Amino acid sequence: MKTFFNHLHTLHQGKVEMFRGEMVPCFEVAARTEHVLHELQRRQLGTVLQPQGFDGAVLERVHARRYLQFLESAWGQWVALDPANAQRDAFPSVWPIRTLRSDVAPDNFAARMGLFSFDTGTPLTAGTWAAARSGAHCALSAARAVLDGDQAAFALTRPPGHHAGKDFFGGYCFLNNAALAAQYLRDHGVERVAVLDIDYHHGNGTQAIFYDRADVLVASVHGNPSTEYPFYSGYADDTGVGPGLGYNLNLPLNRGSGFADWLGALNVALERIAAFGAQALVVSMGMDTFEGDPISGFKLHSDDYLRVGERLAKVHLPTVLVFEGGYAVAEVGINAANILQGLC
Ligand code: SP5
Ligand code: ZN
Repeated sequence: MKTFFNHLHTLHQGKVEMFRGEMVPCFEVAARTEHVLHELQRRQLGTVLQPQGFDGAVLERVHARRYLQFLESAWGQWVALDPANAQRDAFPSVWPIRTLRSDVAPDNFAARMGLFSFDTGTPLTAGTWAAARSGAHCALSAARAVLDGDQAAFALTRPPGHHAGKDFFGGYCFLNNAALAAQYLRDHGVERVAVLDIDYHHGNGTQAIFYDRADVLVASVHGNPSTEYPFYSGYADDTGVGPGLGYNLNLPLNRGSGFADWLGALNVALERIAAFGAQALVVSMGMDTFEGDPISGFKLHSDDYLRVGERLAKVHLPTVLVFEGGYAVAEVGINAANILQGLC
């Protein structure tokens, strides 16, 4: 299996994120993808490639132009406020919540940060745009490989993507790599695409991007948002809207759930994907369902990920896998490689 590795991922290295009123070291660190890469190479699980280049317009198939322009220029604006900002990650501090206007884009930088984001956990750094864009190209390259006949391809990238919406960042995510891959498949002749999201956290960005559409089914197994991030999305009654009604399936599980319950939910998701008649599958491959994950609450063991890969193989669909969360840094390589090995 081809792995498209984001060789620019180290350009994005947040220092801190806000947690309970304190700035704490980031969980989403560069070592995560390095561990996965190392484990794939150790097991000789396929070829590691750099992403192809893509025209800028391909990002606009999912993201708003004004949001992309903001991301590209944000670091320069942040440092222009104060040269000392070059040493600090940029964070939002004010948001256009209900009754405030989100249709205008103020000139003020802090106001724009808030307009285009939804949490204080997602530092924007000097290299964020370059890293995120290269990561999107990894996902698009994996989609291209599948269109060209590969049974599966893996985008090994960070920052992750599934919390990013059409015009907002959050949850460590800036560009929605899985959504870009799914849209790319649609734009190149695949009529029905399914996105399966198995990250611990609900992929609110992916859900929102495809919420009113019947051509891309989004199915997700994740922590119950009543207690788990991102809290405001991922409920069982988020089922889609307009023509998309019935084409969004959320399978929330309570914190503390183990593999038996999780696999039961995965089977429900895959049955829905089969009934939909998907012609290709995009997997948001979060590894934060692991029992040792420092910010999550499921109890999957390393061996369980072999079974996950074997189950995905039985779907018999061309599959693009996109790396998402997973913060147990020492084990994330083993766990991710187990899925790919099970799939092969
Ligand atoms: C892609 C992805 O997995 N994003 C997850 C974003 C989660 N952000 C909120 C993190 C809350 C941190 N809680 C720390 C608990 C420490 N005991
Ligand atoms: Zn996650």
